[in-house]
Amino acid sequence: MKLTSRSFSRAALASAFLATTLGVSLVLASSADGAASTLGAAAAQSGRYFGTAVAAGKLGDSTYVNILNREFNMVTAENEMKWDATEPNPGQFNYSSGDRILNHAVSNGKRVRGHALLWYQQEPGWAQRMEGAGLRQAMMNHVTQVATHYRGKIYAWDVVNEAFADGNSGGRRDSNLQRTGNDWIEAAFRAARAADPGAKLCYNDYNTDGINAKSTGIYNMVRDFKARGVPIDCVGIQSHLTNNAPSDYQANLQRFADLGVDVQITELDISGANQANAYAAVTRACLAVARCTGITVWGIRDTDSWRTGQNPLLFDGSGNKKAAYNSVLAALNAATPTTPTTPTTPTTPTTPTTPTTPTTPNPGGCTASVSLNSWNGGFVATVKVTAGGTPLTGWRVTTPLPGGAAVTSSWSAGNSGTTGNVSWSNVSYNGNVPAGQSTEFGFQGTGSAEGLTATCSAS
Ligand code: G2I
Repeated sequence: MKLTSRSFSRAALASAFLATTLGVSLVLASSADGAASTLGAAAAQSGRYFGTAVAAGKLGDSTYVNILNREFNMVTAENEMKWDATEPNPGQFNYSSGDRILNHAVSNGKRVRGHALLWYQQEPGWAQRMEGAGLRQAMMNHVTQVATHYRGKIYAWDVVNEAFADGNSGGRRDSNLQRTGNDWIEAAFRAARAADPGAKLCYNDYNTDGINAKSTGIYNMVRDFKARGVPIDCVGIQSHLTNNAPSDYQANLQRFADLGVDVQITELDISGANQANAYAAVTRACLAVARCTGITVWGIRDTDSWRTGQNPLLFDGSGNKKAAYNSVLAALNAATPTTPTTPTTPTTPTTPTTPTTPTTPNPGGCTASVSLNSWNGGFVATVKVTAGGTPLTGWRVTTPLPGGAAVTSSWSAGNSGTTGNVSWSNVSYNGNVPAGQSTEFGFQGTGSAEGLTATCSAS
């Protein structure tokens, strides 16, 4: 049978989709000499991805979409999965634009980086006006809800974005998020892992391209997280560059990789006269680091860039390939790249150990109520814990499961046991509940939990 170009592209798309589903990378575009002719296919030769930031509002622009579909195999929502977009009012979620981008990516065989669960910028106005325990609860709820909505669909989440200060301090940036307590970053990573155990969880920042005080502050945090078992899988080096990457760019990627995390170049754009060389140098640096798993540029055409007038991207305003494009493609094709190490399946969160010291009972106590969403053979239980007349500093809930029911996953609480008299205790970020206020945790299970009750005690 003679394949028309349309039926070929449909067949190619179908097999690309199948290959993606199976986790196999497929090189669709390659020339007679074996060199790949698109960024995504060239990166896939070494098991890496090449991605771009995408704006939902441009998905009707055919020049934009043609380049997107042809060149890239990873997509980041430029703004649509941020807090102000996804939770415009407290507890009221809107995923319409984020879903448009995700659906476009998935239906074209591309994967998605999630960006970003918590960032001090682009907080919705209501969160900007919050502080302290109330904000902490809102932050964790946000992480849980958004990561749950996209569960199983995201390759890697930027769980926390830009939390470190510029300059020489090497410390955290002040923000209302930071003022909720220094442990906010690890609390966010734990909540994200519980909500989507399959996504890689990244810390993402800028001005971290070389070895400097800021990147070293982050390096120390990642080392500490790895030592204490805080679930972190990757570090995003944004790479908004001018003229050149720093000379120790590759060494910086490597030192993070040596901590046992993946590194990803997450928002690459480069202005200046040396653009094509600098793009090639960044590409070669990633290829030389086994755990550098991919590169994302922050937009498609120069006119799509947030850096107005600086022309820092790979395509000009008309969608033509620039010299920088050719140098990246050549670098991807030229290298004998180090194959990235097989991605490790993120470990499921460990059950917090039960405290051995006797706890002082809180006279104010607490109550718990369950709301159950059941289907034939399974259920999701959401448990609301409400403090009595005095604030809680910790809580414990028991949920006697009927015979045949078993917990398979949970979020925002640690459990002891998965069948029968399962007991739950708060995690680090939701033990403090002001008098009369509530926090929620949840779990998923198999079997029937019809009639489930929950009993709360302060700890
Ligand atoms: O600032 C560059 C990037 C730095 N790292 C984190 C990224 O998330 C960040 O992306 C940019 C987007 O490219 C811009 O498109 O983040 C900006 C917000 O800080 C985005 O700009 C905003 C404008 O400030 C808003 O006025 C506009 O409503 O984009 C919004 C949506 O178009």
